[in-house]
Amino acid sequence: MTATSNAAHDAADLRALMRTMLLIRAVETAWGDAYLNEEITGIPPSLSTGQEAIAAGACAALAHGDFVFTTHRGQAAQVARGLDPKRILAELYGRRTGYNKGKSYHVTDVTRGVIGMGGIVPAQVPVAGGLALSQKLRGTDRVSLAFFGDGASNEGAVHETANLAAMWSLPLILLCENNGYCITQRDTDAVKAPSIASRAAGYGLPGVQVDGTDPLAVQAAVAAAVTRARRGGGASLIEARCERLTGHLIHDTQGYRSPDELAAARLRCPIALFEHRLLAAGMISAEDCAALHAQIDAEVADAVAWARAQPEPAPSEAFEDLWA
Ligand SMILES: Cc1ncc(C[n+]2csc(CCOP(=O)(O)OP(=O)(O)O)c2C)c(N)n1
Ligand SMILES: [Mg+2]
Repeated sequence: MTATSNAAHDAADLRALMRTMLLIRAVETAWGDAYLNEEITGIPPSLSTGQEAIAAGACAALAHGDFVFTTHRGQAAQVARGLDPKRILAELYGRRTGYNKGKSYHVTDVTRGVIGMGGIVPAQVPVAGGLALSQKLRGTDRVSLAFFGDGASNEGAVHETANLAAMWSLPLILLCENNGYCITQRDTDAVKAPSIASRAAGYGLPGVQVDGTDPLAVQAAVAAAVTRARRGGGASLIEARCERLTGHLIHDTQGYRSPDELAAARLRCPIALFEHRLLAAGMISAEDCAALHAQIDAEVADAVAWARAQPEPAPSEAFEDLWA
């Protein structure tokens, strides 16, 4: 796996990555709390706790015009792409001023290249391939990045997209968030290959495995793939290994994992690791760090209050914005 140093990054960049990860955690915690308090209903939240470094690092390597395709665990990428936490939370609260007018928690904002997500694993991957093809045919240098999971990596749609992306040299980044589980199934019980990244050779693509708890490692791998894609060098596969620190959905207490396994996983919390690293390197002070935490907590508390106060969509709006 790729290791990275802090040396090439200035303090502002490192602080920005830290801020993004904290904001993802805080927004998702607020969402989880709202669900557990029965303020919101529907499908239980699927949180990215433990996976924040992947969205933060990947989105830091993209430019404004690029596209990201998210999964059912997609709030992290929305935050990392700079969407407004107020409107993300309004959507999660089912409010009219949410990004999807309160009608789907699969948040979409085309103005920021967040093409949204759906419940079908991994339906976003071939669509990302299609958008990459359209950008290539239009002659732009815009890159599409598709997030997907280790479970999704076994689906035919991923293999087909990877093969076509290689054949047609598409500006596509296939970013597998390997959190070790597909609901309750361990990745090692589902993937015979030595790694998901190693499958890239079979497609004729470059493939790299990175430490998905390290935002700098993810950023570096995605930046290399972006550079290759913009130069016409085609698609890449990146496998970012991380831990899923909450269950598949919020009420899943992960009884199928041993206490030792869970304790080891908790030691790989990307936020704690990065914070420790920046403090140890003198890139951030303890006071600055505490101030950042307080700032994020206040921002998300405000966003929750705003979301709660927003109106719900009217029943008459249910059939607006449908495309079939
Ligand atoms: C086509 C399809 N099959 C099964 C499911 C049920 N399902 C929802 S999430 C999920 C797990 C996917 O695992 P992974 O790709 O590793 O992503 P993670 O949940 O770990 O982020 C499954 C099987 C689905 N939504 N769509
Ligand atoms: Mg998984």
